[in-house]
Formats: sequence, structure tokens, C-alpha cells
Amino acid sequence: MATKRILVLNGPNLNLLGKRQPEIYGRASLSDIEKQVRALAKELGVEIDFRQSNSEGELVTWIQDAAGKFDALVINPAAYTHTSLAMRDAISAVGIPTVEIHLSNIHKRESFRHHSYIAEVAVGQIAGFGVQSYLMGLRAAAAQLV
Ligand code: CA2
Repeated sequence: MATKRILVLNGPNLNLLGKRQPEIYGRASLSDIEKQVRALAKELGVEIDFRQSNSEGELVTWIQDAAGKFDALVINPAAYTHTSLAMRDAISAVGIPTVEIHLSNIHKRESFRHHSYIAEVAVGQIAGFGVQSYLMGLRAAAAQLV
């Protein structure tokens, strides 16, 4: 059986992780998170591609291009979680099993963060566990593929 491929996408401002607002998002940088995700991927026997963009259009294009290349998507859509019908439509269109993740618990924060456009097209959502949300998200995505 071919090795399963999982695309891990990160939305806007997540490139600032570890540099600002550690009280909300922790001290780990995105590259620290990537290292931990890669180590777990190796353990799980899956291949990953880990990317970040500040551009909604680029994220939509990456989601569209994932069709036929990736078996699952793990996504922290960041602020686009709460605004992007375009990303939701792209996920719905490609039909790849998707796990939505967040570092913070969006349901415990401002009311404008409580609604996610992505949640209804995702298999599930993991929020509030910091870096562990990424690791749980990868495990959940890999478990969809067995
Ligand atoms: O908790 C999460 O993972 C979020 O997706 C993070 C987004 C936020 O808009 C969502 O509501 C929840 C924000 C990402 C911005 O990351 C920063 C990191 C360091 C400094 C400033 C922003």
C-alpha cells in the first residue's frame, strides 16, 4: 500500500508564533511545531507537507491542488476560520478528509471566534491544546486513512 500523504496548512500570522503574544499562543515557533509534526509523521508512517500562507487565495489554491496528491488535510486556518467561505468551499469541493485545528480554545475566546466556516466541512475540530492540537490533529487525520 502506498504511503499516505497528509497536507498540513497554516493560515495568516501563524508565521509570528513564538515572537508575539506567547500568553495566548505559547512560545513555540511555527518551525518548532513543524519539527514535532514531522517527528510524529515519521512515527505514524505518513508523509507530510507543512506550509503557511498569509494569503487566502494561496491557501485556496493549495487546497484545490491537494486533490489526487494528498489523502488528508490538517488545517489551522487562523483568522480565516471565521471569515472564509472560499476556503470552506475549496475543502468541500476536493472532498479530502479534513481535521480543523487551533492552538487556542476558540470557544472560550471572543464571540466572533466561536463560529467556524470550516467546521461544517471538517471531520472534526481540535482546539485549545497548543502544539498538542497539531499532534492530535495529525493522529486524527492518519486514523481516517486506515
Ligand atoms: O488558536 C488558533 O490556532 C487560531 O487559529 C489562531 C488565529 C486566530 O485568529 C484564531 O481565532 C485561532 C490567530 C493566529 C495568529 O497567530 C499569532 C501568533 C503570534 C502573534 C500574533 C498572532
